[in-house]
Amino acid sequence: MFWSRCLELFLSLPALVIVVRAGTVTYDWNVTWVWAKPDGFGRPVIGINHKWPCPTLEATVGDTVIVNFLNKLGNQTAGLHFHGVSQLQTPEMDGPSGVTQCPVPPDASVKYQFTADAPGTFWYHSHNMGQYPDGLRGPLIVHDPNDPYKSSYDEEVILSVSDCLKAVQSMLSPYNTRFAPPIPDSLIVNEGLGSHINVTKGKTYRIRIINFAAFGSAMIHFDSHTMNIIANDAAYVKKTDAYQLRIAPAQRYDVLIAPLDQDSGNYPFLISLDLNRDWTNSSQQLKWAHNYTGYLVLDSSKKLDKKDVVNKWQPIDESLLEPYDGAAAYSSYDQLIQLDFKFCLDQNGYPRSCFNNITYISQKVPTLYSVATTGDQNTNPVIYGQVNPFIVNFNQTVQIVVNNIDTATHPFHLHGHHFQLLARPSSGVGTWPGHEGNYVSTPPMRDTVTVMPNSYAVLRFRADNPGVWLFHCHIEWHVEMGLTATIIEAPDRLRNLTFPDDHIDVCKKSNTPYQGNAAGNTKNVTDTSGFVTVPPTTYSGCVLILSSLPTPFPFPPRASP
Ligand SMILES: *[C@@H]1O[C@H](CO)[C@@H](O)[C@H](O)[C@H]1NC(C)=O
Ligand SMILES: *[C@@H]1O[C@H](CO)[C@@H](O)[C@H](O)[C@H]1NC(C)=O
Ligand SMILES: *[C@@H]1O[C@H](CO)[C@@H](O)[C@H](O)[C@H]1NC(C)=O
Ligand SMILES: *[C@@H]1O[C@H](CO)[C@@H](O)[C@H](O)[C@H]1NC(C)=O
Ligand SMILES: *[C@@H]1O[C@H](CO)[C@@H](O)[C@H](O)[C@H]1NC(C)=O
Ligand SMILES: *[C@@H]1O[C@H](CO)[C@@H](O)[C@H](O)[C@H]1NC(C)=O
Ligand SMILES: *[C@@H]1O[C@H](CO)[C@@H](O)[C@H](O)[C@H]1NC(C)=O
Ligand SMILES: *[C@@H]1O[C@H](CO)[C@@H](O)[C@H](O)[C@H]1NC(C)=O
Ligand SMILES: *[C@@H]1O[C@H](CO)[C@@H](O)[C@H](O)[C@H]1NC(C)=O
Ligand SMILES: [Cu+2]
Repeated sequence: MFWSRCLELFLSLPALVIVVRAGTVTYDWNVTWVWAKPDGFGRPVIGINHKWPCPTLEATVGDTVIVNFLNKLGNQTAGLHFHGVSQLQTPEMDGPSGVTQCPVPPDASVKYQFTADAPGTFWYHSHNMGQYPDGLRGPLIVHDPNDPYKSSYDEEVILSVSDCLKAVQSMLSPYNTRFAPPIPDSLIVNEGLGSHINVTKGKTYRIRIINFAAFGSAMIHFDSHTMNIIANDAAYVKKTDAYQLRIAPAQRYDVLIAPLDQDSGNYPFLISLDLNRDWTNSSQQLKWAHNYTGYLVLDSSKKLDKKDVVNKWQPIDESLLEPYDGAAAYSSYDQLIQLDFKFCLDQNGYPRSCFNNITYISQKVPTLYSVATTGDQNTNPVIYGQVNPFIVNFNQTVQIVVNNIDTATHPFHLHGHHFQLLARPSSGVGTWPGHEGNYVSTPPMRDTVTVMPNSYAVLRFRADNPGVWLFHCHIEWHVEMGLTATIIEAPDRLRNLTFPDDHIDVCKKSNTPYQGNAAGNTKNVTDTSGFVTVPPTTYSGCVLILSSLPTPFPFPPRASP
């Protein structure tokens, strides 16, 4: 059967990797519209080489990865970001439009080339407009010959979760005074191919769980089985048992599962879509409207009829995982970046997301291009416009404090680094007290953290990667609403940075300036005339757009600011 053949391909065969020469993997990817039915409802999605789901990008640690990316969409710009990849020494390959490159117009191409310098479970996705919810996303697996858990498992499978939704424009409306996000219509697993995992008694499986969602988190539980977590966000952790796991948009967990051999039944597992409400708060009486049941299939001749029932979702606390190598927390920091997140309104009454009362507005010149072309002035945040720029010096230890002054959870992601997660207290504790607390001594390293409602997180990283790295909520609608800050790391070391010709050509083709300050002023870079100061009021991602808010409205109301 067609779907099960696809499923088999998706789950067990290595994707087609063209090995050009030892140490280089090359992918020729034409980005195209494809008709698909991710949740049974047919729609155009963005695929690769006329296929959707998008393929798995695979490499081995140390490999050079080349993606020859050609935009064949015809009617939209495109781009690709490699989520979690450090891009050390290749900051121009990170991929977000308006940040490290110009959007790639139809019929234009760019070559992405970078080193897969760390092993683990990553993913790639468009970082251009709100485009990845339309389908342009896939797993990125970097295999590790020195995997410390190698002897602990026999086979590996990918389990991706996502949501699917059809109403985005409604969010950017002055009538949306409650900052209502578009609510997903469905939960999709392995891009709609389903996920019955064929297993054999006596074997152990490494399941690479990835959340591709635009909005929803996922709660996961395997009937009668414990998940042994071995990695979070492509960083090994000390093996930790979990009965339930919560995975926020953009996060990854690698877990080991050894199917029980007590009887010959097939074991169900349950995934519930979490709309980022406070699951720890029992007075909220949450309903779980979108469930998915998959199976560990030990015997395919037996029925798949058991249901996995969870009485209460109580997932493991992600802040309590420990790094595999036991690395200690940085003992202090050189620079503090405090980001108070709240919903806010812009000058025209449109709902936005703000850090420190300022919403991110994409500028004309990609920020990294401004860094590379403004000489000594590139350490002056004024030249970058309203991108919430923060300049950090080379090798400083940076502490980011995010205060989540909202009633929902939000997953915050940092490009270019794994950060140490020093603290991520429970909901309702309020904002960071303004002084250091008792942080964990061996914090987990990751690239995306769930920050609890009315609470905060404390993160640290070493600024050893010159470049321009976004820090943003990974709920795609909140990115569209401006929930982004820009870390401009060691700009003094990027004054001679050059860009490949094809990247510059992409700017030329779309008449996008690529030199000077945010507005492309090159003579006087502190001249802010031409900066973009009004955020866009239309939204161009997600192909099916409705004009009204979803009803019923299943989200706790927010007060207007
Ligand atoms: C699982 O096994 C069944 C029966 O052998 C087969 O039809 C199906 O394609 C397999 N599925 C996967 C995902 O390998
Ligand atoms: C991509 O499109 C170009 C131009 O249409 C074509 O020459 C090339 O063969 C395509 N590549 C793949 C991998 O389909
Ligand atoms: C682009 O084309 C796709 C596929 O035909 C269509 O669904 C989509 O609405 C178009 N988008 C724009 C912005 O025109
Ligand atoms: C989804 O699963 C949860 C946990 O078992 C359960 O509470 C909820 O009722 C289920 N929802 C539906 C629509 O079946
Ligand atoms: C944001 O605005 C509020 C209300 O006007 C004010 O109290 C607060 O100090 C501002 N915060 C920052 C970081 O500017
Ligand atoms: C960065 O700072 C650390 C700690 O101060 C120091 O040990 C290291 O040598 C520095 N690295 C470089 C490249 O300057
Ligand atoms: C739990 O939810 C209730 C009802 O929404 C709210 O009043 C209360 O403040 C919440 N508790 C915490 C600790 O956030
Ligand atoms: C940039 O290049 C010039 C000329 O080669 C050199 O003198 C200078 O040190 C370089 N600057 C940086 C920051 O690498
Ligand atoms: C550059 O522009 C700024 C802001 O408009 C202005 O204050 C400054 O005088 C200008 N500098 C020069 C050299 O023209
Ligand atoms: Cu958010």
